[in-house]
Amino acid sequence: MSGALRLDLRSGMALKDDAVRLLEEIAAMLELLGEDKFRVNAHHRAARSLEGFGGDLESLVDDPAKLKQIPGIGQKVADKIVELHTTGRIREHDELAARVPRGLFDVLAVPGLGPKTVKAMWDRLGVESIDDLKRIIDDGSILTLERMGQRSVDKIAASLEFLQTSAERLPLGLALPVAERMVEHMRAHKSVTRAAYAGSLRRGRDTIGDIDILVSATDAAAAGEHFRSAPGVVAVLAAGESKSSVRVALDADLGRWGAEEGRAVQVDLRVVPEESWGAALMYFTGSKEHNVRMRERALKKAMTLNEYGLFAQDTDPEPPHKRGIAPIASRSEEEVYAALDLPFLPPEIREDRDELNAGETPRLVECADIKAELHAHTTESDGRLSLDELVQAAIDRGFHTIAVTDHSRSSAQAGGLDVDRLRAQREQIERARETFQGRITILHGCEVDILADGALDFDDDTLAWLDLVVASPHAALSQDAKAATARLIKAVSNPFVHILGHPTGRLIGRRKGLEPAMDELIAAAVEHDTALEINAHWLRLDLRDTHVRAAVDAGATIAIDCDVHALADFDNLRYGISTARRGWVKPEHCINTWPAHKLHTWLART
Ligand code: DGT
Ligand code: CA
Ligand code: CA
Ligand code: ZN
Repeated sequence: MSGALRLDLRSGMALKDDAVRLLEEIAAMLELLGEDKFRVNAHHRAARSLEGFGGDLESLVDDPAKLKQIPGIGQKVADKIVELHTTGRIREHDELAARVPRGLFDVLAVPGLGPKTVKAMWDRLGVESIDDLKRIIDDGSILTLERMGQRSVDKIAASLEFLQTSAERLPLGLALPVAERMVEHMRAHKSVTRAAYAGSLRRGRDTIGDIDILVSATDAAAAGEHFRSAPGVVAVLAAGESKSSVRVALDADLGRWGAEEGRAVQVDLRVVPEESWGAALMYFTGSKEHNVRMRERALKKAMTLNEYGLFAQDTDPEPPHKRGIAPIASRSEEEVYAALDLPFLPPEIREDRDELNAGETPRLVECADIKAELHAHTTESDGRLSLDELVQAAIDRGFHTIAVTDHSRSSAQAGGLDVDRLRAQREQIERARETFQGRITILHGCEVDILADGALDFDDDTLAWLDLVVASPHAALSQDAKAATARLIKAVSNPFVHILGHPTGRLIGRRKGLEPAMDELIAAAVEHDTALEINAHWLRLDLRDTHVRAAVDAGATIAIDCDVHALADFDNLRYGISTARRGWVKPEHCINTWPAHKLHTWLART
């Protein structure tokens, strides 16, 4: 990954995180190489102790004597931390890494596999990668290892599968642009009369298994051919009359987060008859669970529903569309819902979460409703936009309010501001207010770190002096659920906090983040009238959809923010909106949609 995002994510505890990881790796490599147990344990212990260390490592590193006061850190490890800080690496780590195949770390990361077992696999069976591990499972040679029975092997196989399926699901923000380009490509073909994406993507899920494209065409074969020769197609997996599957490489532009480079996504095409477009779109949008409920409902009304339409039920085993029977409804989704006495249900809520009882089409929040960005960084911390550029960008989007919320001091890697710099920033804000007078309201806020124990990075006087406070967790994101719950409840209970930013700190497909007791956190947020953020970055989407729904049901207030670090981040809004809609957020639930006076009154309540 590169750029602003990395800085944001690394903020604060980067040295500690790096040190913990490298020390753990040294311990693992020593063990894999069969080195002295004492050295292995010393590194393990140091890593674990460092992980739990709540202080500011950066400030200790100039004085190794102080480092050694952290329990479990001896002279040698202290030297390594200093070496890491000054040179960015640990020589011993480099030397060991030259002797241990990198792929063994992937093997070690499989839940249930410890260094001892992995060492045996490496020594006896030549395992150096996940592929090798699969091989020894498939050919049964894994069973020749000591203490390795069929039950353990089954467990390892299950873990492997979980890792791979969760890694293979693509973040929404990488899949959607591919799908949009594919739809454009299909529309450009002369025989195509309709084209749309369906599936989980249309439902706005945070991750996508594969992309489903639906078209109707006067010449299905030609449309399929056109699909399979789309730009970016790297493999054709299936080529049928009305059904094709390909793999499409992710655009290098999208791969600006380096790790995504070289990835591809499966895209399925279905060519459907124009007259059954609505029924087909509904069917292939899913979810499967929603479809099941819809079919049940049809059956209760003596009808059958399939991808060709809604038909009157009869006893003929041959499907009705094959017998030339005209459907009751099929042309549009609206028609099909109406024929089943249902209002149109937006794709985002078709998840069998009681949507069939909605009564009417819920008026869910839309991009156009958003009138304020309340979480944005400037060059003062880790943003790329100057204050004036940020304000202009917000004006260009038609917003009535922009909040400047640079990081606080604990996010040292992100250039977090201490109290003095924060106070000095007010002058800049005042100048910008003059420059942009009458065009937008500029709020002076801050994204204040929630420390591991729930304390905030600034005292109450400082927080009270600000127009808006976003409190967010950035470090200690692997603490246990109980500690996380207490930590976040403490933050939302602070009367000066307006918004809890990216509440769990999860990174989709990369980091689980905090797992607080959501009902308790939501209850505290409601009690203290603190808004819960849906961070719109497609790697975050935090809160996630199910938690948003729980929050809305409990009467919580929601903020949808782009956490702007660069101009393009404003465009992530649609991902945040998808997540909000999946949580049944209506405009009135979301402070970013409120008229200026209502929002400003709410912010000024303390
Ligand atoms: P994904 O791709 O894993 O993110 O999730 P979806 O929902 O896109 O699932 P996918 O691609 O397997 O299928 C697309 C839609 O097609 C799905 O949402 C509902 C429909 N569909 C596919 N297979 C079945 C099925 O066996 N039964 C029913 N009722 N619907 C299906
Ligand atoms: Ca799909
Ligand atoms: Ca599919
Ligand atoms: Zn931020």
